[in-house]
Amino acid sequence: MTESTTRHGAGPDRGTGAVVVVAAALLDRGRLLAARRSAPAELAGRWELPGGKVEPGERPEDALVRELREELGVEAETAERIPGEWPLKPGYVLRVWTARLLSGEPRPLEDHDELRWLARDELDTVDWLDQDRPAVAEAARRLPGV
Ligand code: 523
Repeated sequence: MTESTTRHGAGPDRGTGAVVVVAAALLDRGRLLAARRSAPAELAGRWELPGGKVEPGERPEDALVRELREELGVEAETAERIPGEWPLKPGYVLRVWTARLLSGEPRPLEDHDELRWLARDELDTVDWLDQDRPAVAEAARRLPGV
């Protein structure tokens, strides 16, 4: 463990040293928000749950609220952690929360070039990043049924 993780306790996860990437299953009016990445080249065009890296000293839930504000221009609140943790590139792990919109309509301000609100029976109409699929499946269970 580095000195900085000892002092701040966030950024790299205390237990594993991995950088935590947080993402939101943003649920509104019975639909889930999907965001199409515009970068980097190897991920561009694939769809994800919006989010980003937790900064040193930041609570994961606060990081997620910040990322949704920066990337989508909305105010949101986290609701429930979706159980589990999914490996990304080496040294990075993904954790996901459901979230609710408090104000604003999401716009692709940063990192995305398209957004779509998907109902439960539309979730497989976009090409999700592989690592996001388990959390998307879990979030689907919170949407009105088919
Ligand atoms: N993922 C990922 N799924 C997912 C997110 C939000 C991120 O697989 N739902 C991956 C993509 C990147 C890494 O996590 O490899 C970091 O995500 P990124 O680039 O969205 O994080 P930022 O916005 O914090 O990154 P910077 O633009 O570099 O600050």
